[in-house]
Amino acid sequence: MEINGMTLLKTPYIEKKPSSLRYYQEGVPNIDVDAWTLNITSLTGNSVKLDRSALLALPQFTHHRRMVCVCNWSIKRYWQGVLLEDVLAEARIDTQATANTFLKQTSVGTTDKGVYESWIRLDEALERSTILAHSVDGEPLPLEQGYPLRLIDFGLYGYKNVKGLTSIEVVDQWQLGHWERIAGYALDGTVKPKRYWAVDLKSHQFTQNKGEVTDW
Ligand SMILES: Nc1nc2c(c(=O)[nH]1)N[C@H]1C(S)=C(S)[C@@H](COP(=O)(O)O)O[C@H]1N2
Ligand SMILES: [Mo]
Repeated sequence: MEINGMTLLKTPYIEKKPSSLRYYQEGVPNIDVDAWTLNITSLTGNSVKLDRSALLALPQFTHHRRMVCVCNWSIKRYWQGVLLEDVLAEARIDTQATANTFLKQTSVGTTDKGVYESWIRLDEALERSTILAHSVDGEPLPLEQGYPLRLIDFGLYGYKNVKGLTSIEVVDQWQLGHWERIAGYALDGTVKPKRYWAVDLKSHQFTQNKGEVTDW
């Protein structure tokens, strides 16, 4: 399949990827995509809702980038979606962020376990071309992988990036997200230089630099 001039291949060894269900702490939500919207709130509290068709009307990008989990595995896939910057601009939100501007992400959640939340630095997320992905490897995201939308800042570990997203909010304070609260994971969540298992390469790889892994 060809998208945006890029030939999409199925991620190699995808069947060896750790189960996504283990990475959906609040339980996989039941989503009616026709009723679903992304709620976007500015620092001053103004809210705009975008539905799926409004998101699909924005410029679409396919990024072949590597996601890394703090549990030492990673996977490089073809993520398709829209830029965080374009989504904020569409909601008429100022994209001039500082070191004290954060983005709170909230999942749809489930009635028994609640929501999964994460706070990331907005300035760095924008610099790193953070995306809101609706598809992977040319197919809509499976429910357990974040349908209908997930945010991915590839410079950060998976736990900072919320699947089954329902709201993003510009805020002026960090708060502890799910894993920071229960397991003491770092608040900023930057990918660390070390050895990771690359599912798609079926090998261990070492990365020398912190942040997004771009060398393998
Ligand atoms: N809503 C929600 N998003 C989440 C999580 C979660 O439990 N709930 N887990 C995070 C973690 S720890 C990782 S590694 C990735 C896993 O993404 P995957 O299911 O595509 O492997 O999702 C992240 N986003
Ligand atoms: Mo993770």
